Amino acid sequence: MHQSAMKAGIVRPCAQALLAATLLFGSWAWADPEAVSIVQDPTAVGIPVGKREAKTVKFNLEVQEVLGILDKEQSRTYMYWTFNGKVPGPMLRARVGDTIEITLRNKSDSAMIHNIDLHAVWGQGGGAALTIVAPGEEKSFVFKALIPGLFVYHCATPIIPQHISSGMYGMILIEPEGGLPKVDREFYLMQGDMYADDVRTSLDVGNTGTANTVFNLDRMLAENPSYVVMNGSAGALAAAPMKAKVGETIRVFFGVGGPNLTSAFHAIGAIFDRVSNLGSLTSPLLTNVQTTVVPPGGATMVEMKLRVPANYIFLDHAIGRLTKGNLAILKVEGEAVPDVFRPGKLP
Ligand SMILES: [Cu+2]
Repeated sequence: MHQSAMKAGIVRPCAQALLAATLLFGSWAWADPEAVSIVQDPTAVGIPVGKREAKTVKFNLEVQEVLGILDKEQSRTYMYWTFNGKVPGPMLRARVGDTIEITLRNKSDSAMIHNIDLHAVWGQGGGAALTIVAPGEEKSFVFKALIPGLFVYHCATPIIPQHISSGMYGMILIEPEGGLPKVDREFYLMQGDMYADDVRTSLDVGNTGTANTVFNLDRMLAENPSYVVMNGSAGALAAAPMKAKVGETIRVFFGVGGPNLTSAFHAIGAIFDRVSNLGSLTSPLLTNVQTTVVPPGGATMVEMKLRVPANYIFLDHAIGRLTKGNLAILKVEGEAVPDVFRPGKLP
């Protein structure tokens, strides 16, 4: 995101010094060695429910505040607030009719209070009021999954957009009776907008003394993110692409944590065969869609058969955001299919 980020005007003088040092000493020379990857594995999609009866299901989530890699190329780090150490948090999977117990624990070394609001819940705050946990605390609540769908969950502790932007979102899939149709591979992607600026003084908002970027409230209020990420980190899923093979049918669970930006979700070089619009699993499917709209706190489920080998790029087609780190690559290998796509001219 290097040059693109510079063009976007988000590299400040201290970052340029950092960049110079990176060039001299190799990438990562200035990175805090404590910083970890917070990128959620895009193949971590949970276990499909299949044809089982409704039952009781328990999910345990732990809030972890971790110094994470925001932009590896730029050696930028950020103090993420996460569910289970990754962004997005774990994909939770159950079926309609299940009785679900959610337990939220806040690690004792956390600095902040947190909670969880799941959009799959019918009830006050989606569980937020029942799960307010100070550092070291643990709370639970129970809900019945009345409605199937692909739902976002997030922290709802003030300042809510700061908690969301800092990584506190994920998805819960409530499958219909009988489960979803079988596909060859499933992937889990979420987009978020981040308002991280380089630390200038020790008094910067939220500066813990370790991360080299901090949340900027004015930037968030102006809805002008410095980064738009897939699975938490700029360009991470381009550096480590998802993989599939020609002929396979894939399903992508895509959600937007936000807090602010609506995504024009698109796959470069492909067309979605089926779209579960807005994450609804009970409405007629849209078919043959180029770009689909996913609002903050919303989701979609897209399926497609992979016709030809290519590096397909999933992104927000508000394409200025590509320069802010917003892309994920699906590397599809297999024999060329010249009848569908080939170089050159017709005879
Ligand atoms: Cu929180």
